[in-house]
Order: sequence, then structure tokens, then C-alpha cells
Amino acid sequence: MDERTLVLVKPDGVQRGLVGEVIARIERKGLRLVSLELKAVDRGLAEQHYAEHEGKGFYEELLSFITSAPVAAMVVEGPRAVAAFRQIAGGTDPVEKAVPGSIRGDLALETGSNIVHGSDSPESAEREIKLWFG
Ligand code: IDP
Repeated sequence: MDERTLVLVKPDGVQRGLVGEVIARIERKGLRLVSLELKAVDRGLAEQHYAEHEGKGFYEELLSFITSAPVAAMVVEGPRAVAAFRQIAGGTDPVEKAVPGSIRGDLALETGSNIVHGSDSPESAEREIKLWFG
């Protein structure tokens, strides 16, 4: 019944010391952390992770940002984990979409540096967990 999702604390979140804050919110929601690793991201991994965005105007910016410094990658588990994490993350634009009380709504200002990534479907989660954790 439980589902798994891939969560990343992106370079801005790691550099701002927000890994603990993100983990605390995941745990308070009732989700469980099953893997956690600080990872340097090379161009190949970034391209595979963000394949769906290839060709978009912000693609190069996205790749250079995610490869700029380490990320904290984690596998998070629980009932409806994919949707539950996206709820606590908040919408992509931290000001226009993410509501107060969410990670992005409380802690971020810009879409390009919005602290966290969470898989957008169970199928994406399966692909992304394989990609990041083998
Ligand atoms: P999500 O992270 O909320 O699932 P996606 O649409 O999958 O959002 O986009 C992936 C990431 O790309 C976003 O988290 C954000 O950091 C970045 N991004 C998305 N749209 C834009 C944009 O219009 N300008 C700059 N960065 C963007």
C-alpha cells in the first residue's frame, strides 16, 4: 500500500542549511526516510533527471544550477508519498503557487531556486529512484 518518492534538497537548500528543516517536515507529515545521501551531480545525471524539460528555455539554467553544488537525495516512503510530498513542498513558483506552510511557500522566493524536488507521479518516482540510487 505504501508508495515511494524521490526527494532532492537542491543546492540552494543544502547551502542554506535547510536539509534538516526539510527532513523534519517530511517526518512530521508521517512519511519515512528510507535512504539519504549527499551527492555531487554530474551533467549526465542532471540530463537524465530533467529529460522531460529538454528544449525548454530554462533547461540550461536548470542543469547548471543542479550541478553547481551537492544535493541531498532521499527516498521517502508512506501512503500516497508522491502526492503527500508535493503537498508539503508547495507549487513550483514559491510566490505565485506555493502556499504559506509549504516548504517553498515558507522558505523560497524564486522558481529557479525552490529548494526541493519531488517526483511528480509513482512512475516518475520509480524511474528517479533507480537513477539516483541504482
Ligand atoms: P516541480 O519541481 O515543481 O515538479 P517542474 O515543472 O518539474 O516543477 O520543473 C522542474 C524545476 O525546474 C522546478 O522545480 C524549477 O526549479 C525549474 N523551473 C520550472 N519552470 C521554470 C521557469 O519557468 N524558470 C526557471 N526555472 C524553472
